[in-house]
Amino acid sequence: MHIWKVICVGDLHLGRMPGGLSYVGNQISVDVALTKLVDEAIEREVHAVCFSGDILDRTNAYFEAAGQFERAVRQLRQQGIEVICVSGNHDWNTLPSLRRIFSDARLLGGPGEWGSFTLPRPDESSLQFVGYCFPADECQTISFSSFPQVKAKASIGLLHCDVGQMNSRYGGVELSYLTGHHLSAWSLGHIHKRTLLHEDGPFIFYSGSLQPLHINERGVHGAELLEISAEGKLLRHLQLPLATIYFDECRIDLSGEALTREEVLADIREALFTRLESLGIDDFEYVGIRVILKTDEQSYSAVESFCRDFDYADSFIVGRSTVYLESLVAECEMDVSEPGDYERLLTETVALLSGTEFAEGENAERGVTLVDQAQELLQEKLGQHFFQAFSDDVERKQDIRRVLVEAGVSLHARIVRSRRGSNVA
Ligand SMILES: [Mn+2]
Repeated sequence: MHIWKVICVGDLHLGRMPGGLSYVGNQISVDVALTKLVDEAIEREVHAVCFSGDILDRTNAYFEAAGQFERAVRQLRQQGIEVICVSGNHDWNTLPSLRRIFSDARLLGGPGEWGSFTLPRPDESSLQFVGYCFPADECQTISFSSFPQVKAKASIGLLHCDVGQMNSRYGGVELSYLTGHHLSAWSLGHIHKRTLLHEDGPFIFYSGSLQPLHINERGVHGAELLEISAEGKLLRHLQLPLATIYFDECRIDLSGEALTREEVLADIREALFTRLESLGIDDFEYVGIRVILKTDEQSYSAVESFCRDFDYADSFIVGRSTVYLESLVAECEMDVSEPGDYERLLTETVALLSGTEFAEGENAERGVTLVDQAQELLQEKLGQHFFQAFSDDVERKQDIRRVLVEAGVSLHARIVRSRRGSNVA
């Protein structure tokens, strides 16, 4: 029985470096993960490698990125492996212009249009790819008007889109629209977190970013291997952990302790060992970690200056992994468990700033206005290209909320301290 083997790749963003680790060398670049992907595809003797858009990051598309992609395509094609692509919102205009690459690789459709390519077999059990190229930087919904006829039993759809988000600016599409087209699988791009949306009927999934690009892209990243029967049934799918870096977060409780710099460092090292041991992620050469030092109002200032003065070029070796600190954050312990606490915190901060003791009347109102302004500003920022890759992730939204609260807590603690004339640090 013939089995089709295909590797599906989500967002690459070639040309972008994982954020927060600019001091680390090229060993964590997307290109390194792409090289591993090529080796894996050749070793597993797959029939095709599919890319679901945002292959090139918009910031660097014509420079390093295009050359790196071209090299990967050439290596795959030399082994007879098909390379099938669609563009995303980052490379909708740059990808189609790489004519040299697409004399050998396949770009399905054109901006805003569907296209199709069929890998034939002598016994007629062919594999058909259908895909849509993103039409612009932004696009509200995906149009299915030019959707091709699917003749093969085995078929894979490639689409850069935002499933279930009909208000999205990045190709909103209902899941039912995808399940309604009877394909074997849909390999989607845009969401950087690996997400399996539909297991039976068509297998619909985001394989996520090949190499995580931000501290919020935690966990194992890579590509998805699909095995599809000649009858078009998905026999197996498997995540290939091809990323060379693993992002994680680690919290250390330092509250109630007066520690020296050396003691804090020892605590961090100890916590990293415990954390990585519990994760069991031996496969990863590099780990990028955000360490959050929980503290209280007494030691906040000392811990905060420790974080500020920390030399990030220091890395830790933990087991077989080299651990880089993405950031070191001091978090002041305050009780903000109830929704009312956030309001109290903000109105108090406003009151303190304006030299008033009590957050009542006008000051309470100003607190609310501040929250609205912050929200507006964030929404505007999230609409900008630089942030778009992360703006759709639910976890990201929670992160923004956390960052806002942390900033508020930190500001509050500083103001309280400065008013007391304390200089703990
Ligand atoms: Mn995208």
